Amino acid sequence: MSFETISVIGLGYIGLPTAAMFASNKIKVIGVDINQNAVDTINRGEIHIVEPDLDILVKASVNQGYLRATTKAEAADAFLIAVPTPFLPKETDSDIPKPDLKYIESAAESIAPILKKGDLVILESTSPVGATEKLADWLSERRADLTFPKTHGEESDIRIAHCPERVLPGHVVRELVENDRVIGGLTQKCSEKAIELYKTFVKGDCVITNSRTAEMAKLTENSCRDVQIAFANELSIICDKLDINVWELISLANRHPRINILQPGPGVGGHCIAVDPWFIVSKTPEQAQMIHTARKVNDGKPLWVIDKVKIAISDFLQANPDKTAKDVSIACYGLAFKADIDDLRESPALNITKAIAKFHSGDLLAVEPNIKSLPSSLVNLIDLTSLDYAKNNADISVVLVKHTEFKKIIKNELRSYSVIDTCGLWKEL
Ligand code: SAJ
Repeated sequence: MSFETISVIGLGYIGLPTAAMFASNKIKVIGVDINQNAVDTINRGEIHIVEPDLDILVKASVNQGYLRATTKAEAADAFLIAVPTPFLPKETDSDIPKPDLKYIESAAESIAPILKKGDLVILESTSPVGATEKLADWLSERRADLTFPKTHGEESDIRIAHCPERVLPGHVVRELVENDRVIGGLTQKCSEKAIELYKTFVKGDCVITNSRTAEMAKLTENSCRDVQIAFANELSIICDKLDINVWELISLANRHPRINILQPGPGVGGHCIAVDPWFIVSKTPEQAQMIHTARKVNDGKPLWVIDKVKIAISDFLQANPDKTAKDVSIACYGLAFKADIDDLRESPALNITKAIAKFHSGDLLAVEPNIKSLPSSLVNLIDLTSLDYAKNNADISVVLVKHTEFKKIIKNELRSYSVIDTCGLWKEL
């Protein structure tokens, strides 16, 4: 085995499960993260993120001595970089967010001094086209004593590849093993070495391409989903105008053998689908017309939902002239960015709830069965409440996430004057 020690840089939603996967296959793994709290948690055999079955893997790997976390990179035979690729702060009022590669650059900075001949460096982070070549440049600028693929091709000392992660939050442990992998080496030998590494645990096919195509493949997958969801979201707005039930419409259209429309919702959230298309749009703004429009449609959907809530409040007040807005109680069902997870980051449901909190003077009840308490930034803004309390007390119910717990509610059980069902819980909108 040419990989005795593997280092994973970035121990988040992708890095930690990947590190645990190698470690549970009895390879020594050094996990590196700038977050001391994450490092300490992992070294206790615990996890700082929520992902089914990951706790068992990490606990066993740490207890058996195969996984160790640290804040400073150490020598290894392979380095996997799984750090965030956020947006740069906007400089102008241009509406196109641009990717910020600073975390990839600092990963390069941290591993450059300890690289040795024969090492493999893999970029797993979702990245704009050209990022892997940039990473290679950052490494070679810092290590003139080593050779790199750009100048030495197949003879290079260091092998570099882009192998994007493609796992679905909530199913990461299974998908890491089962999914096919796109392997974008800077040379054929880089790809072969990366495959040798992944074959430690990947049962899916490892398909070779170049780094730019691998980068674009990942962006394409998430942009494709974004465009398809935008189509569903646009349909929901059109159907609302035409008094047609969009859920019935989609299920009828989907009976066609070649049609498979996705589901409308309150908007698109998470750290991938709503982000990655911008990496394409910012690189090729003239060409990426449809991808750009889809982003705008999906980003506009929460605003449409907020307008619906305002209309519902004014309808309620018209029907109850003795009441004022202060007397109106609104319940938001779901805060997470999608069904059956606890992740509130980049969540349209949460953003809609926060926006309602800003303009609404009456009670705002939030039901989120997947979390025990609200993040501190929200405690004074929103009341986290039980499903039963919301069912019995809200005048207006806004369904924002199709959590399993909510599917059990029968619409007639609600005491609400009106219901805004953004995700088809009751197949009405
Ligand atoms: N959504 C809809 N309607 C749908 C499907 C999803 O409104 O019909 C919304 C969800 O509610 C959520 C958002 O889209 O707000 C994204 O959810 P998702 O389940 O589509 O995707 P993610 O962000 O959890 O994970 C995606 C996956 N990519 C694809 O399915 C192409 C996953 O495989 C990637 O690894 C992940 O992005 C990533 O890390 O890039």
